[in-house]
Amino acid sequence: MKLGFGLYKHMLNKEHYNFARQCGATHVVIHLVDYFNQGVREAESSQPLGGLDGWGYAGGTPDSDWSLENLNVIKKEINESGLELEAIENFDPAHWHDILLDGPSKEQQISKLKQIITQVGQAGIPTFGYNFSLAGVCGRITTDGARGHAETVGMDGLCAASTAPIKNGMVWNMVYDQQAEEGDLPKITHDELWQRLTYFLKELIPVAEKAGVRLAAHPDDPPLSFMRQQPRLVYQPDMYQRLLDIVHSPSNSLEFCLGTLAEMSEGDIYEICDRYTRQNNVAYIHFRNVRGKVPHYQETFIDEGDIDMSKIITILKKNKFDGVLIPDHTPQMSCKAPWHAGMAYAMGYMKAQLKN
Ligand SMILES: [Mn+2]
Repeated sequence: MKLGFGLYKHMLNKEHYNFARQCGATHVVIHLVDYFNQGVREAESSQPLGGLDGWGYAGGTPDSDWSLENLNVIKKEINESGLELEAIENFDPAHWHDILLDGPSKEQQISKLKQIITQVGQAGIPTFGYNFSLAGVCGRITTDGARGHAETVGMDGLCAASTAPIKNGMVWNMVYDQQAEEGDLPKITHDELWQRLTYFLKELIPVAEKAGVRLAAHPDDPPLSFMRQQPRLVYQPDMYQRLLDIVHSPSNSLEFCLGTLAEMSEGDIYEICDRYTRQNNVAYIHFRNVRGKVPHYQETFIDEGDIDMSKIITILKKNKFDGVLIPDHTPQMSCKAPWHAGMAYAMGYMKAQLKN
């Protein structure tokens, strides 16, 4: 098993590569999507809540940043800092809004995703994480409920940010069309959403296989059957199996988020972890902890939630899991660098766990 670190787009620089290395990481998972383009930048190093107007405008990352040339440059800088580039996390809604929404540009956009995945393979990046979701991460509140009154996120029942409809021109917490007609996204069924995913996987998995890339699915966070009046895809542990059964391939894999899985109302987190790692479906792991289940839960420090993380490590070792673990996110610690302190704390804990 390998210790990794997740870095957002504005953190792709020497300072943060060194910080990751100092925390003991050997691998990094990076984001290229500029989630807060023209939005509120203060949320950048904290966790965005996903208000009704979204985080920012899609497409803020220029296409040239997704080019093979630029991927090679980023990888080289990361390698020069003593790290390996394990994965890119998330497509830009600008590149796939009509795949999520079954819109008129669907075929053009799937070609674009095929090109991106091919280039990711050419750059020698083994994994691409995605979250096939209309509402995205939303409906959460901030509290001081982690240990020592640390600021954290969670749900305390449903609120407007979880039940209000999604406006036209928006998907996945971002605005992709500023000129969209007034009104809300039409309502669809769970089956329609699964049909959209089926199209995406059947088109993209063969390309990913050829490119030597594993596509890795994140579950819905928070895992409820509907959010913002739209159905969600993977909100119970068994739904991961339904996704895997659409196309059987090593390239159809999971971005296994322990926190989100533990928030689900069904299932036993240890059995779930055992099952999917035994089947070799897990590309990499979001190694974080929570207390409670939807719609009443909160994210916690890694050693204070409901999950016994050392028990998870024992299961991963038993199944010879050889992938990357990243902390995903943590509560903010009370100091001048709340994000850095929270991440460093989780990393130290994880490094010690991996040594045992
Ligand atoms: Mn996650």
